[in-house]
Amino acid sequence: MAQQESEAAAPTLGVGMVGYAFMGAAHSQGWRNVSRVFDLPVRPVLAAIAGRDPSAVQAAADRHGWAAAETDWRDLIARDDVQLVDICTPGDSHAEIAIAALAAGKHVLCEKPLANSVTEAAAMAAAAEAAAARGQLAMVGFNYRRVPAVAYARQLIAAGRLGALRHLRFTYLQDWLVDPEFPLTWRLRKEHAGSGALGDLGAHIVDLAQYLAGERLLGVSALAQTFVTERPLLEGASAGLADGGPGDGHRPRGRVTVDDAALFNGRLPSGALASFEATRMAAGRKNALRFEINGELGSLAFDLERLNELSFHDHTEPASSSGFKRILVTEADHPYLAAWWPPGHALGYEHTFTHQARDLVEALATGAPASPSFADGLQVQRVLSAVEQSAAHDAVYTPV
Ligand code: SOE
Repeated sequence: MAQQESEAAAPTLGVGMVGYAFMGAAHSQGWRNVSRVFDLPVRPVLAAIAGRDPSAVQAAADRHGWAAAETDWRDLIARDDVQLVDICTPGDSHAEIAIAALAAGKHVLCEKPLANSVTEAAAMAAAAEAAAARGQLAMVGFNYRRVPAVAYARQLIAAGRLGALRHLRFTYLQDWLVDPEFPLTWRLRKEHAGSGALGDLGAHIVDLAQYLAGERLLGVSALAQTFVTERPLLEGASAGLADGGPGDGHRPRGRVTVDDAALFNGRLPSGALASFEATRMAAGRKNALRFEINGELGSLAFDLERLNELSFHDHTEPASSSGFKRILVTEADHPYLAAWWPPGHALGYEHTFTHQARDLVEALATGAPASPSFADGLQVQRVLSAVEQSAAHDAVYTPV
């Protein structure tokens, strides 16, 4: 952290971001707003952003409020005014950038999934562990932990309100790949994305299930499917989800090399059973990350498309009057919310990135370990890899 005199008196943290598409825009918003909403011991400053295309990265810098633009991430890492590197690129570059940034003495925030393989993720976790001994922090961007209703669900479970957990049921459903003419963006190519719905969406729900339960999956059994195996090749670079526009049916096609959907089950050390479904082919579902957790004393249910609400059933109440009740998670004593608006004035998707920036800065200032750490990201990567191995065997028993 640079001890600089500023109008806000707090010391500053120079942030450098690599990547400026969807996630870059979302993270930029978090960094820009965080010290305006939360009282922080350290004030993040948007020092520089990096991307390969000079005019596009300059436009992103201007739009999102970054003081400078670089066309090589190595130059970004080398800057004296950058103390933290935020990696918002496709998964194939995470390991190289993160390891270089940690070696250069920078703190790192890296988008999920941590990497495209267990080998890469393990190298990143080892670099993070060595860097932690030098006082550096490395965090993975599992932003849905920072939805107030999700953080509140964690508090309820940790306080024992559900008792022993029995079932964890997680789905993450989107529909932006239903159209077979949707182009072959980087998210559909294994060499760039590592996997499909599994790494993109499954990584979030694996992390959330383990975070909420406070324990890690012992093993999984899985099925995966690619429904549309060829898609129109992109014209030009791919940035957002739909860049390149739909094909016209005549564009040359390329092979989709990742899953469209993944389905898996697992067991937790406590004996609880967990089920997961990740797909980008669920027509009508835009961003439906949903969970229901059933315990011996009660249940919780959540839907990201209604993210200010948490449903809670307290099974210790008389059966005649018990049932799921809808808690509007907008009270000042709910996680993160004291800093925001009066009760009932709801938050959205973007605020998870402000909360992520806040938690990271707090950890830096207090010396608390990063959470989720690169070690946590590695463990999620191991689960994703186990899912892929199980799905490759397609071990489905035929009814006889
Ligand atoms: C696209 O499926 C995507 O942007 C994911 O990559 C994000 O991680 C998720 O939060 C929203 O959907």
